[in-house]
Amino acid sequence: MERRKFFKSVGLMTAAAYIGPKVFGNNQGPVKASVIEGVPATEFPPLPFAYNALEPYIDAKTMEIHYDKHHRAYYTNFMNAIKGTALEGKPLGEIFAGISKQADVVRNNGGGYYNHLFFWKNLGIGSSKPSADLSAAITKSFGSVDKFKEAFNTAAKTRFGSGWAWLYLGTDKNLAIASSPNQDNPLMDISPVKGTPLLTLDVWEHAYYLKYQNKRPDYIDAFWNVVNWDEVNRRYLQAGKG
Ligand code: MN3
Repeated sequence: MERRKFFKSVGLMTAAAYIGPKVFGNNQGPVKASVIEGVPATEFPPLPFAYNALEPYIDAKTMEIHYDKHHRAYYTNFMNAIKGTALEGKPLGEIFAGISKQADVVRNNGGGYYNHLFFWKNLGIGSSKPSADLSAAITKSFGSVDKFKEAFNTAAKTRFGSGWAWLYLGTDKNLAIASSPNQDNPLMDISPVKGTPLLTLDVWEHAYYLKYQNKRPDYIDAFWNVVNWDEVNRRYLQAGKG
């Protein structure tokens, strides 16, 4: 199936996972409500593509285990952790903005739920590319799109242990790259880097070990073949608009 059409059709299924306007309070700085996935869906959100859709870059078995075991476990554990508490029904962005006050089980599983949801959406096979606006911003911040990829790759390769690499719009309105440990992300108040996430890459071993074993750099190189730039462009546009 043509990727664009495919994503359009699955977009309907995942619409419930997106937010309404009631996402952030008034004092959350530059993080825009429109790019934060909202209140956790009452059912585990579907993967927006088939397990084998990203072959050969990400293999079907890895996708199946990653989505159906790892991601589902984060979701289930997070929902169980917030059930019956003041956090139940709260938007994720609001929870992350005060995550330093929460137990590790909320931080780790809430982050794991959100980061994977985000990651699936920025993956796909197709001919998408950075928009003119995003390309210009990337060139301004990193020198060129190639240099941006190099810097992102370095962040992903050098994250010690488990974590994520991010492209995000920082509080100074410039694009920036960082990595986060475990299931943290730039929306969390405990994060040393804060901003609106635009693109992410999971560098936990469970994301690549079946196919790439210890060769994390090969997995990172392959990732660029399956970036859904349409989604990154959408997030960038919405981050700018607020
Ligand atoms: Mn993962």
